[in-house]
Amino acid sequence: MQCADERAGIVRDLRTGGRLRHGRVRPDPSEVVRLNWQRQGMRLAPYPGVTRRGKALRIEDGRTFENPVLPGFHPDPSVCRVGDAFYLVTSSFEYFPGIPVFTSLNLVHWAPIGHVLDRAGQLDLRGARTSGGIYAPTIRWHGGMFFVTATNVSAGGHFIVHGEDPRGPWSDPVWVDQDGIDPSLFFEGDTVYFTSNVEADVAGPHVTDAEFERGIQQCLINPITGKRLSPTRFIWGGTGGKFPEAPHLYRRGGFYYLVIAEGGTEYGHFGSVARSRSPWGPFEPSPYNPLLSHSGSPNPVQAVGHADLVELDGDEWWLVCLGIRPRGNWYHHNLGRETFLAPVTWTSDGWPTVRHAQVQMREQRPRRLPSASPLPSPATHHEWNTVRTPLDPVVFSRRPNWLSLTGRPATLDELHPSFLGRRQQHSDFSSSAGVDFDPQEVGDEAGLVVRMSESHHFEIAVVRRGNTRVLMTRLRVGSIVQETVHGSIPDGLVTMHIDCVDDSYTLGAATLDGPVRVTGDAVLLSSEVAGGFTGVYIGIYCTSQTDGRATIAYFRDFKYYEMPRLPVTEEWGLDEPERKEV
Ligand code: 6LW
Repeated sequence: MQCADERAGIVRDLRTGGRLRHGRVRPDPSEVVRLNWQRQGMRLAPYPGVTRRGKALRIEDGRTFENPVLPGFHPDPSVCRVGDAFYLVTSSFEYFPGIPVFTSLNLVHWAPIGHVLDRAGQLDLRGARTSGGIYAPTIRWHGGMFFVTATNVSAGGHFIVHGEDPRGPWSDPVWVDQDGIDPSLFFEGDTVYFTSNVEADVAGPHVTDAEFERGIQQCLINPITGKRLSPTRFIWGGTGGKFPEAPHLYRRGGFYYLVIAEGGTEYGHFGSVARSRSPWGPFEPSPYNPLLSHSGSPNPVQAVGHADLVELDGDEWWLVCLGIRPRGNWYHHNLGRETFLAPVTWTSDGWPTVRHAQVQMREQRPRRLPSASPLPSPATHHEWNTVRTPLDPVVFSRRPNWLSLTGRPATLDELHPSFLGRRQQHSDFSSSAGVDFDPQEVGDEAGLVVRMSESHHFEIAVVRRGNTRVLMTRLRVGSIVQETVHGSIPDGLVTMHIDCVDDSYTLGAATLDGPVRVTGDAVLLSSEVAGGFTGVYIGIYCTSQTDGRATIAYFRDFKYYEMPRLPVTEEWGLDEPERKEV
């Protein structure tokens, strides 16, 4: 009953779009292009767990939930609680806008409400390498203000932004003079601790110098100005795993707890914890470590780590962390690192633990939740990203009910293509869009793309060969490119689709010579093949080599759906034909 009431509450509040309790609602910043896709005739699947109308999508029995709570590329989650609501941010790397923000009343269903870095002036990703840009944010709330700290590894290093409303606007960044990655903030009265790892440079001394202290460092900080208020001190080296990182400091009772990640973000990833009577240490490692580790286990979730804890009422604690769901005999995953939720239990001698140090696919729901207050409306569609550079602000204004992309000379192999995409959040999905494009020259192309990175992407596009518009497909896997020109296509709108079923992407459209279907193995776009920290996107793009003249592609009716799997029929049982007595 409690769950039904709670869900009804979410439905009601998402429909009415209640105001946030914390902070004022402000107009959008001028540089932001808000993508109201419904108004533009574009449709898409909402974030799993929350329908557009706020209805819970998953079949739940009211007591359990399914992980991941944020499927698809949502790594390095950080969470904070403000009264009745929870707020969560994740890494965004080279995608713009940066650092998506989600809110939830139950830690299970998360609604996207905006981005922290949604103005070009806040986020410079020009020239950022693949999987460069924004690493590992932390979100905290203190004294009526939200703070987010993160690192732009491609320009500027650590920064802090603040804002009264998590939907924005957030302040311009202030920069922090401390090396490393994974900054975190811990507020205690007027004192603010700024904690990060040491020296992230892969060629830096932490790799080359055996004596170099790898681990976690900390200083005091003014979070509004970014000025360090104390020297930076090394505080803990972890338990011996490589890359001690992702520190977060908490207080419970008379102890300060330092939770970190170790082992690298791949299959050896794990979490550990230490405590001290002082925020400066010395830190004593937990006798129950690791806090989290799936290394070598048959758990369908792997590579868990990078946890952030949050306290509910009645000393009930939970953590969010990242993990992956590898597929196949030879592990691969395309959805990137996802956000998982797990209960934290305190031992009688005061250590946080996770049952068997493992995140389960199905878990009991949080019990002691704050009483529900309105959630903000998820009406605008925050799922969409460009690569590195903001979207041209006129995308919606050229033709009513269409979205237009102006072709850039940069191809999908390059850093600044004209691209707009959303995350692949399901292993099996179907996506499609109508494309109206009149390519002028060889090099002009517009269509749909499934993109892992500059070097790994599959696309289907309208191109010109001689006097005719033809369909082209291209599978790019590292240095191997398979480009095929198919039949010519009729004038006007071309509907294209990209689907993924059973680890195979299919690119398709109709030509005058019949339907085209080209498949590419999903493993070829996986993190294990492509490398990097992100996950696959599905998007639209337009390339134009035409010098000095804008070539514009028009798109409508973009759709993305999870592909429902047909029920598997067992070898015997219900579907066995009934034996008739003759
Ligand atoms: C992040 C680090 C990590 O900064 O991966 O898994 C890095 N952990 O903490 C990039 O997401």
